[in-house]
This record gives sequence, C-alpha cells and structure tokens, in this order.
Amino acid sequence: MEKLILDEIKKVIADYEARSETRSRWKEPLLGFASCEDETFELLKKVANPLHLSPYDINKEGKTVIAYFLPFDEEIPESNIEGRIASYNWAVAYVETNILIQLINDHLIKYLQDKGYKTKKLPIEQNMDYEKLTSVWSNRHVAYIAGLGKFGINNMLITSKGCCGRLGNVVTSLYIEPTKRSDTENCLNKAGYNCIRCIDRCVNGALKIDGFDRYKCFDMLTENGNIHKDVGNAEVCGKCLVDLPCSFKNPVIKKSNSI
Ligand code: B12
Ligand code: SF4
Ligand code: SF4
Repeated sequence: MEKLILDEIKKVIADYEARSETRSRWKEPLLGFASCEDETFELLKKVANPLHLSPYDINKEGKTVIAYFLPFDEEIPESNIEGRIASYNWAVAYVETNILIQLINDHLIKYLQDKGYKTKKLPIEQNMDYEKLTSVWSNRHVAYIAGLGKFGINNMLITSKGCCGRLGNVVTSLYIEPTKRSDTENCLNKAGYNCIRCIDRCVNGALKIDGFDRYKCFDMLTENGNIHKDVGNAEVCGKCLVDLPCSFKNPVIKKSNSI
C-alpha cells in the first residue's frame, strides 16, 4: 500500500508539472507514516501549542497519519541564495506548492475513500493563526512523528533530502505500519559539529543561536510578499534554508562517514 500511495502522489505532481502555467519542479517525494495512537501527539500540546490537535480531531476514525515531504528541484533554492530579498522562483514555488499540497491531499482523500478508508485533511483555514504565528496542526511536528526527519537549529525539519521543500499530510482510517524514527540528529550543530551557517544567513536578525523571533521573521516575509504581489500570496524568505549543508541532504550521515 505504501508504494501505491507514493505512486499516487507522484502522479499528482507529474500532472501538475505538466500544466502549462506551472513553473516549479519537485524532486521525488518522501513518505512517512505515524500511528494516530503515538503518544508524541499528546506531547505537542506542551512543546508546540496548548491548542494543538490530535489526529482524532481531524478524523475520528483515524489510524494512520500519512505525511509527505515535497523537495524543491535544486534550481529553486539556488535562485534564492543571493541578496536579502527572496527570489521570484522561491516565491512562485511557495504559491505553487501550496496548491500542489491541496491537490495531493484531495487526491489521497478520494483514492483512499474509494477503497473504503475514511480520510481527512486539516481544513485549510485552520493552517495558521496570523496573530500568534503558530498552527494547531504543525506539519513539521507531524512529519517528525512520522519519521521523516529531525529538527535543525533553523527550525526546519531536515529530511534525508534536506530541508528545502514543503510538508503535507492526511489522516486515514487505513492502518499502515508506522515509520521508525531514527535515534540520531540530522542537524550538524545538534549532532555536536561546529555549524551555525543558517543563523549567519538570516537576513532580519530573527534566527539566533538562543532563540527565534517569529514576528521579526514575519516582517521579512511580509516585505517579500509585497515585492512579489504579482505571484499571489507569497509571504516568503527562506534565506536560512538555502546554501546550507542541510539544504538537500542529511549532512550528519556524510560527515560521520568521513571521520
Ligand atoms: C506559523 C508558521 C510560520 C511562522 C512561525 C515559524 C515557526 N518557526 O514556527 C512564520 C510566519 C514566521 C514562518 C516562517 C517560515 N516558514 Co513557516 N510555517 C508556519 C506554520 C503555518 C505553523 C508552524 C507552527 O505551528 N509552529 C509552532 C511553533 C510553536 O513551533 P516551534 O516552536 O517553531 O517548534 C519547535 C518546538 O516544538 C521544538 N521542540 C522543542 N522540544 C521538542 C520536542 C519534541 C518531541 C518535538 C517534536 C519538538 C520540540 O522544535 C520545533 C522546531 O524548532 C507551518 C505550516 C503548518 N501548519 O505546520 C509553516 C512551516 C513551518 N513553514 C515553513 C517554511 C518553509 C517557512 C519559511 C522558510 C518561509 C518560506 N516559505 O520562505 C520561514 C522559516 C522561518 C524559520 N526559520 O523558522 C515550512 C517548513 C518546511 C520544513 N522543511 O520544515 C512549513 C512546515 C510549511 C509547509 N507546509 O511545509 N512560518
Ligand atoms: S545550517 Fe548547520 S546548524 Fe543550521 S540547520 Fe543546517 S546543519 Fe543545522
Ligand atoms: S525566513 Fe528569513 S527572516 Fe525568517 S529566520 Fe529565515 S532568514 Fe531569517
């Protein structure tokens, strides 16, 4: 079933890329599965947000959270390395990946429901609280529980294909064996190596070694959103994701192999 789900996601990506208006390209997606019974979901009320939902709030009959990572084609992050302002391609990729995530979710819902499994997604309007700048359903944390990666000090989930990409998920009544989480860190700094490259790259003083100012970050996103108004709602920046050892891979594996 895992392979079938991956193939369905790949099909949606290929169809979307084939549309004449789509500019962005994505690499092969990564897929992870979490049991709705995983106790870490309860922990999220403490570490992420006291209002954080459980998978059962999204789907009462849920057994598995299907989480996926859509890595950007390398040209997209590479276009965003230079300068303080987010690149046009990064802004377009943000808008287009938001559309793609909804297409994938709606397709998986229909595909699994046709097979008799009730499947649901977070209603889009609940994705973000614009006052508190948090979500009641953190895609990063859900992906972490589904074994897709570990957090970097840039706050991003670093997967085996790095952190340059976006995350999505649905909750289904189909049981799928949960993906095992690895015991090791994927961020060089957290693994004990001397890396603060993401912090050095922050263009608005939002990301520091001792904390993250989400409002300063959002100021930068808003500035870029105004500049890239023509592509839609593109509140982006992402300078702390690109040109890093963890942009396209888990750098800890390579580093420890080379010692
Ligand atoms: C709100 C939001 C923002 C806010 C706040 C960012 C933030 N760091 O939370 C603003 C608007 C500033 C923002 C900025 C950006 N965002 Co944003 N954002 C979100 C959103 C909607 C919710 C995030 C959320 O709820 N955070 C909750 C807070 C409380 O979490 P936190 O404190 O940061 O989490 C830490 C703690 O929980 C801690 N922790 C401590 N102890 C423990 C213990 C355990 C067990 C665990 C699991 C964790 C944990 O680890 C976490 C990471 O440091 C998600 C989409 C979604 N629905 O999930 C996208 C999302 C997080 N953003 C994303 C991106 C890419 C960006 C930007 C790069 C903008 C851009 N696209 O150009 C920047 C990056 C800023 C940065 N370096 O953090 C991606 C991340 C992809 C990835 N690889 O991880 C997401 C997942 C969107 C997506 N669908 O892919 N974002
Ligand atoms: S740049 Fe270095 S410190 Fe920052 S998240 Fe990546 S590996 Fe970790
Ligand atoms: S997205 Fe931009 S402003 Fe926000 S932390 Fe990263 S580099 Fe800094």
